[in-house]
Amino acid sequence: MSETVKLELAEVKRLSLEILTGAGFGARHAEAIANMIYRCQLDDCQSHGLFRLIISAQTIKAGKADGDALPVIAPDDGTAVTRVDAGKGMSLLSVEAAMPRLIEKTREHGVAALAVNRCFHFSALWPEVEDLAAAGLAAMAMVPSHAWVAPAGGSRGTFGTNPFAFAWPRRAALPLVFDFATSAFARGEIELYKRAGKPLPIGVAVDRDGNPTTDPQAALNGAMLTFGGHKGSALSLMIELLAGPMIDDLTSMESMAFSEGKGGAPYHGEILIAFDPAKFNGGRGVENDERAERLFAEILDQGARLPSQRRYEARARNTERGYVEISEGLHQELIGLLP
Ligand code: NDP
Ligand code: PYC
Repeated sequence: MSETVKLELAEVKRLSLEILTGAGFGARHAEAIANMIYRCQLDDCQSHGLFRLIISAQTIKAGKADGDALPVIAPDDGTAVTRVDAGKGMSLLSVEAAMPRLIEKTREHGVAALAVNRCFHFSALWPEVEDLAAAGLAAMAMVPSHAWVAPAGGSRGTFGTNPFAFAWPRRAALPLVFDFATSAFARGEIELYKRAGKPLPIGVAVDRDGNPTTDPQAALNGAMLTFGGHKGSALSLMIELLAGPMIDDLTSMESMAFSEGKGGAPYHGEILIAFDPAKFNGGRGVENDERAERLFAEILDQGARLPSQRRYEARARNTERGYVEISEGLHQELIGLLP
């Protein structure tokens, strides 16, 4: 077990802002990225918390991202679709800027979508769908990434790690949320295994020659695998299509080609889709919500847990004690990124 360091919550924010502004992000992007990193670290999402400051800094260094780009929301065309052009900035400021329009459009139409175009993207999706659920909406979010993942039956990186997130609003509890890569492991998770010197489980990746591997570096050099064989592969393909060609943006293969091996976060689009239950539930919101709660109770009654339960427990624990824990190695690396 590697040594860990305790970081006070205010220090998580301060360290993030200092590294991000030092790397070249303008104040608004730095704030949006630091907020996302804070939320992930508070929930003990190690693969997409403070660890992601490294790739954020690399993204500016690679020379293709604009650390000051301001989101441009397309004029309202009266439909349920909102588009926002990130202008080669990180995605988060654009999502933040367009979220009020997405909520308003969802309440108006019952279903609405937000397409974010031309963004660099490094982050977890759950905070975005959790925010939509906090506004009383059910929501989904999807993004491609880089072509690291082989389709079922194939051996070459074609799909991204393509996360899919879903949130369901609850009256008397925090929203039910899940958010997972459609690859067996997120790339960030493999990177953490490599740093910790731990072997991967079998079924996560194949090496350059297409042989199963448990070596994280061989996995990073070879091809990752989808979860659930052909089922995860089909979901990953769907995400490529909905968050790529459908919204006039890049697939994971195209994003990888765009990066020219220079490193940093993938560059592509993102789609969020939101539903207003009040427009679907026939005026029986309370009864239908109770039915959803009975489903959750049945899951818990069997000793199983709900997705997001671990995160919410971590959030409560870390908020109460006022600090988070990260590995000593990561802490040293972050100190090295300070200007
Ligand atoms: P995990 O495997 O850690 O978790 C997947 C989901 O399943 C979580 O919602 C988790 O809830 C839930 N879960 C886990 N175990 C159980 C269980 N036993 N019972 C019920 N639910 C469970 O996710 P990944 O490693 O695949 O992804 C981590 C993050 O990486 C995601 O937030 C994702 O958005 C991000 N990512 C981002 C990418 C990008 O391109 N931007 C690409 C790939 C991943 P809980 O959180 O409570 O444990
Ligand atoms: O962990 O797979 C990943 C990932 C890709 C882009 C951001 N995170």
